[in-house]
Amino acid sequence: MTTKITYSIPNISCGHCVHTIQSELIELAGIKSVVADQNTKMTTIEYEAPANEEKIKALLASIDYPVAG
Ligand SMILES: [Cu+2]
Repeated sequence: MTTKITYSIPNISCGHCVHTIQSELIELAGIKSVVADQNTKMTTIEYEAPANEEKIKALLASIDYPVAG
């Protein structure tokens, strides 16, 4: 089962941020796709087990792109 989720990540400010988020997240087991947008600061992720929201949010926080809220 694939889950699709969209997060607001306020620290996204340029194409480098987009690249960093996409390249780091795709390395996490279970991540199927990552699309980050520097204009909306939204990132849409498709994932399945063993990935989960807790792991995704922890990874994003560890690279200084914490999820809003
Ligand atoms: Cu940037």
